[in-house]
Amino acid sequence: MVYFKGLLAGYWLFSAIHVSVFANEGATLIANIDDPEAIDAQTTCPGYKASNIKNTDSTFEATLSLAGYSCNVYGTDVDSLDFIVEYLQEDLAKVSITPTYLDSSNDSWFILPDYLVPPTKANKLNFKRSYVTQDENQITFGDAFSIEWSNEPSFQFKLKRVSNQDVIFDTFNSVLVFENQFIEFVTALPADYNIYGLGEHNLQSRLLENLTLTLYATDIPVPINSNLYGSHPFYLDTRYFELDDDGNHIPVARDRADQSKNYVSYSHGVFFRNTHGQEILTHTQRLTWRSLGGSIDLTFYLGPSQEEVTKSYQVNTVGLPAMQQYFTFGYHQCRFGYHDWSTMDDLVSNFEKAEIPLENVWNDIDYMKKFRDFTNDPVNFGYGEGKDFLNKLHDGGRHYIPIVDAAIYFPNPHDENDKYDTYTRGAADDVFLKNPDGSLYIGTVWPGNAVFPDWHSPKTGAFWANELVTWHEEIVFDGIWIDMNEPASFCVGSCGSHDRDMDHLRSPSTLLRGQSDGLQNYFGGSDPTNMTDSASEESAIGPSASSAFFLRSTPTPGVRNVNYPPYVINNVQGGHDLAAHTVSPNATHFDGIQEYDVHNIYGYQLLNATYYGLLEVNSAKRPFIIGRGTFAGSGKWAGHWGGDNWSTWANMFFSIPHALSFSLFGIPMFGVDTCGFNGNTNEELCSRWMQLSAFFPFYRNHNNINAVSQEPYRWASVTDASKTAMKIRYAILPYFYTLFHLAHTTGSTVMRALAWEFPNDPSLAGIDAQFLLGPSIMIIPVLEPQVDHVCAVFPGIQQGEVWYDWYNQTAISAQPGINTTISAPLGHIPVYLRGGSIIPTQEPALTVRDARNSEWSLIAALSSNGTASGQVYLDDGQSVNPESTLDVLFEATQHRFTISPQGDWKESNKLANITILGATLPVASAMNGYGVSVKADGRDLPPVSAIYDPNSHILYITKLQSMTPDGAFRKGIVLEW
Ligand code: MIG
Repeated sequence: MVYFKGLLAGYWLFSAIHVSVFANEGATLIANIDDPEAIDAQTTCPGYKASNIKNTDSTFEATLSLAGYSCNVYGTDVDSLDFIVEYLQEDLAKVSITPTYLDSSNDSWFILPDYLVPPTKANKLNFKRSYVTQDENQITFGDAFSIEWSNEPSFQFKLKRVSNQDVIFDTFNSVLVFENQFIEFVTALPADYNIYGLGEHNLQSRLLENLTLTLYATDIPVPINSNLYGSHPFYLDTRYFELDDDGNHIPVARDRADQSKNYVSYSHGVFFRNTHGQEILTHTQRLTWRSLGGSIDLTFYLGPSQEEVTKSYQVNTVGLPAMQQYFTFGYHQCRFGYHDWSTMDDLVSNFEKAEIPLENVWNDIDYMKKFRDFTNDPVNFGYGEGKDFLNKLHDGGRHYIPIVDAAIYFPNPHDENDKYDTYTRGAADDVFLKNPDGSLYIGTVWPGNAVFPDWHSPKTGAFWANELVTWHEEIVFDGIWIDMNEPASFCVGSCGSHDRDMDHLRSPSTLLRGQSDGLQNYFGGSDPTNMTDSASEESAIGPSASSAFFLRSTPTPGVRNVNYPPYVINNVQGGHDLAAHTVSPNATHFDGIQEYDVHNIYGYQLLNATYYGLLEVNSAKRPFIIGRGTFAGSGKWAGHWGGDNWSTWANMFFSIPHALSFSLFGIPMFGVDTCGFNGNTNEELCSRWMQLSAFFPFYRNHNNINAVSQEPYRWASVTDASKTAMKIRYAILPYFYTLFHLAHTTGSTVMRALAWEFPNDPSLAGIDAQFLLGPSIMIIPVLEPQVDHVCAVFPGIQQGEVWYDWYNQTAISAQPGINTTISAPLGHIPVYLRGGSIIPTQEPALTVRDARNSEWSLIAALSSNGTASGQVYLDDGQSVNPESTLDVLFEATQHRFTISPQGDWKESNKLANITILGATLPVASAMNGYGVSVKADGRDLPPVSAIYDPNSHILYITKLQSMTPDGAFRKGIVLEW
C-alpha cells in the first residue's frame, strides 16, 4: 500500500510540477498561428518562376527560381528548386520540389534519405504508359491526369483528374515558400470539402474548417485537437457529384443528399513525405500546409474510390500492415498498478470466476526493477515466480504482454555499484543519441537519467534485439507494448549532462517507491524550477528551459536554429517548445542528422527495431507489437492504441474517428484504453465502452495507477454487457482474422466508415458515430449516458440494401436517409449484418484457443435479390510464412449454398450449421412441419436437419457434422433445397 500511495502522489505531483516549470517562466512563446503580428508568408514572399521546362512521356520538369528578393520569413529562402512531376502509374503521380544545388557548400536544408522513409515506388508492371498531349501550359499524361501551370504572378500548378476534369490539387492564387526551416504551400479545395486523415488527432472523422492540425510527436493525455503521439501527413479527399442528364458532374453541397438522386463520388489521397514538425490549416475552400524543413515530396493517389486510394497508399508508399497472430484478437486486460505476480494470478482467476473471456494479461512499468527496461523487480516480479505464472498462463491458452519504454536508464557514473547491463552493452556499442558536442544526450524518464537509442547507428537494431532475446530467456512474453517512443523525456534538454549525480535515488522511480524526501531532492531543493537551472550554462548541450520561453529566433541566412526555429508550430507542450517533454531538436544522430529533422520518425524506427528484435526471439512467429508513437508506415510492424485518453463519454466517441483515421493510415490493429485511462470510469460508461471496443480490432481495457479499478468483473452489469458483446466477438473471430489477412495482403481496411462502403451517398460523409467492421457488420453504439435508445442511419436502403439485426436475425425496417430510433438499453449494443454477406463463425469461448477449436457455423444474410457471398482465410494462426493456407469462398441463393475451398491448410473442426437469413421458401415445399429437404452434393440430408421459420424467414440447416467428418472445408460442397 505504501508503494501504491507513493506512486500515486509521485505521478501527480510530478506532472503538476512539470507544468509549473513552464508557468513560472512568465512570458510564453506564442505559436505563430496565435500571433497577430506573425508575418504572412503568402503576402510577403515572392514565389518562384519556372524555366527550363522539359517533359518526357511520364515526367514534367522545371527549374524554379526565386521570383524576387528573398523574403526569409522563417528561414533562408532557397533560390533555385527542381520541380518534378512523375506519372508513376495510372492511379499515381508524384510531385517533388527539392533544392537544385544539393551539394552546395553552405546548404542548410535537409533532404530525407530513402533509408529512413522509403519514397513512393510505382508498380511499373501495371503501368500502361500511353500518350502525352501538350498545350502551352498544360500536359496530359495518358487518361489519368494532367498538370497545368502558370508563371503569373509566380509559379503555380494544378493537377487534374482527366476523367472528370476535377482539379484535385491547385496552388493557383498562392505562392510557394521554400526556406531551410519553413515550407509553405497552399491548395484550393472545393466548397464544403470532405477531407479525412492528417493525424494523429482526437477529432471527428471529417475534418472541420478553420482547424490548425499540428503534427509533432508528443506525449500528452489526448486533448482535443492537439498534436499527439503519431504523425501521418496523409489526407483523403472525397468529392460528391450529382450526375445530370448530360452526364455532367455537379458538385453536391455538404451532407445534402436526396436519396432518389443519382450521385457519384471521387476520392483521392495526398501524402507529404516529410518528417518535420508540421501544421496544416483548413480554411474555407483552401488548405495551407507548413513544415519546419525538408523538401516537398507529394504523392497523389487517384483512387477513385477510398478503397483504391487506401490500398495504393499502402502498396506503393508506406507498406502493408503486419499480419497478426490469431490470439491477438482476443480480449486484453491491462492496468498501471498490477504490482506483483500474485496480483496477476488473481486477475486471471477473477476472469475465470466471472466467466469473462480473457486472452492476454499485460504489465505496465510496475514489473520493472527501478523502471529499467528488460529487468524485473526481484521482489515483486521475480523470474522464478514469473516462470511459474507464465507456465500456468500459457497452459491455460493465454498470453502475456509487458511494456518496454523507449529510454534506457543512465547509471550514476560516480557510483560503481550502480550497474545496468543493458546500458553497459549499449554504451560499448555506442548506440545512444548524442549532444552536438559529441557527449551523450541524457534526459529523464521513469528510471531517472536516461539515454535514447539512436536508430541511425548500424548497431542499434542488434543491440535492441539482443536485449529482447536475453530478457525473453527469463520472461516468456508473447508480444511487446512500446511506450514513450515519441520519445518522451521529463526534462528539457540534456539535463543529465549537467547533473550526473542525479542517480536513481533522486529519480521519479524512487519517489514512486514511496521515499518521502525524494521529491525535494529530485528537483534539486525547494524550487522545482532548479531542475533546469544548470541547463542554461552551456548552449552546446540542449536548449535551456529557463530562457526558452522568451525565444523566437529571427532567421540568420544560411544558419538554422533547430531548437528555436523562427516559425513556432502550435505544439501542445509548454511554451510550444519543440524540446518540451521530448528529446531536444539538437540531439544528434550517428549519421549527423539532427533530431529536429527526424523527430516524427523516432517512434517509427523503434517499432521497426522491435519488430526485427521479436523475429530474433522467434523467427517463426509474427511479432505482436502495440506502439504509441507512430509515423506513416508503422503499420507494417505494429498496431497502435489511442494513448492516455480520459474516462469520459466524449473520449469513448472519439475512439471511433481515431480508429477510422488509423484505417486510412494503414494501421488497422487499433483500439483505445477501454473504459478510459485518466480519471475514474463509472459502471454505465464502462459497460457501454466494453461493448463498443469489442468490435475494434485491438480490444484492451487499460487504466491509470490512480483511477478506480475497471476490470469488467468489478460490476455485475459490466460483466454481463462484456460477455454479451464478447460472445459476438469470439464467434466472429474467423471474420476478424480474414479481414486482417485481406488488409495484410491487399491494404483493405478492417474498421470502415459508412461513407467508404456506400460511396454514392453524400449524406454519409460525416458519419462516425456508427461504423462497419469489414464490409458486412455494422455497429451502432450508444455514446451518451442515461439513454435506452440510439438514432442511426441504415445506408443503402434506397438501393435495396437489407440489414439484419444480429440478435433476432431478421431484417429491420428503416427508411432511407433518415434517422431510425433503435432500442438499446444498457447491456445491449446494436449490431447488424448486411444483406449479401456470409459470415464464418465458431463457438464463443473463454479463450481464443478454445474458440478456434470449436465447430463452424455459417450465417448467410441474403440480399434483396436473394444472394449472398463471403469468405474465410485460415492457417496456423501464428507463422510468419505459414506452410499451408486455406481460402474458402461461400455463396448462397434462395435454394443453394456453395462452399469452395482452395489451399492445403487442413481444418480439423467440423461444420455444424448453416443459417440462411431472409429466406423465402414456399411453405408448400416444407416437409415434417417446417422441415425442409436438403440435398448435399445430390444426396438427401435427413429432413430433421433443416427447419424453416416462415415468420422470421430463417432457414436453419443443422447437424451437418457428418458431412465433414475430417473437418470443415476439406472439399467443395453444394447444398440444395
Ligand atoms: O508517463 O507506463 O500511455 O498507457 O500506463 C506515463 C505508465 C507512462 C504512458 C502510457 C500509459 C502507461 C503509462 N505511460
